[in-house]
Amino acid sequence: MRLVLLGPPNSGKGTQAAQLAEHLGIPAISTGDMLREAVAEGSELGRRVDSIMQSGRLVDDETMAAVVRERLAKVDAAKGFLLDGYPRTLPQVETLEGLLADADRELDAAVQIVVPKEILIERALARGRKDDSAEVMEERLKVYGELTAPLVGYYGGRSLLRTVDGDRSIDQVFASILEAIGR
Ligand code: B4P
Repeated sequence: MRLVLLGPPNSGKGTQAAQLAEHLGIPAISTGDMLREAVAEGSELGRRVDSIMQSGRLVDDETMAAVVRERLAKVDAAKGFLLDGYPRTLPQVETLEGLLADADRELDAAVQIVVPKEILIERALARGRKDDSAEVMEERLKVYGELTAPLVGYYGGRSLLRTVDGDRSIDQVFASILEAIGR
């Protein structure tokens, strides 16, 4: 299975990705986690993206293309994958389409997790990661609305979109996603 998880910051993509990956036996590929690891390691990539992530903006599409190309080329992704947090812009959609076409593969579904804005902000304040302050969350939500929300229309137009209500317990959201993808 090849899946994409779509949703605003703090909608629970990472939370669901971990459970889904285990259930489906495919790797969860979180670009947010990969970038945070690079920051923690102090690598060249990490030094470049640290302040961008802390400001709530997106890392540039070219950098992300390199990160995802390298990750999808790993052997564990051959049997399928779950992308958590990629693509986040229309150019990133194009990159992913290109990578899939090169491997003669297609996406099975794009799962959108919907959560009201006030709940997203509540979750951010409760979690308290560096980029979870009220101010940075405003910026992340603005960026989501401008750059990522258009992907919903794109995947909807290709009949790949499955939408689930993310404002419920983690187990309920998980069950809805499995139902939405027919598992
Ligand atoms: P991400 O790491 O993708 O972060 P996120 O969108 O905030 O998190 P997610 O939706 O996964 O929420 P989570 O499960 O953790 O991105 C961080 C940054 O990295 C971006 O701002 C950007 O700068 C950069 N980046 C990443 N990918 C990029 C790309 N493709 N292009 C450019 N830049 C990129 O859950 C959040 C909280 O809610 C947790 O505390 C969790 O316990 C709680 N929660 C989850 N489900 C819940 C539920 N059902 N009920 C109650 N609480 C719940």
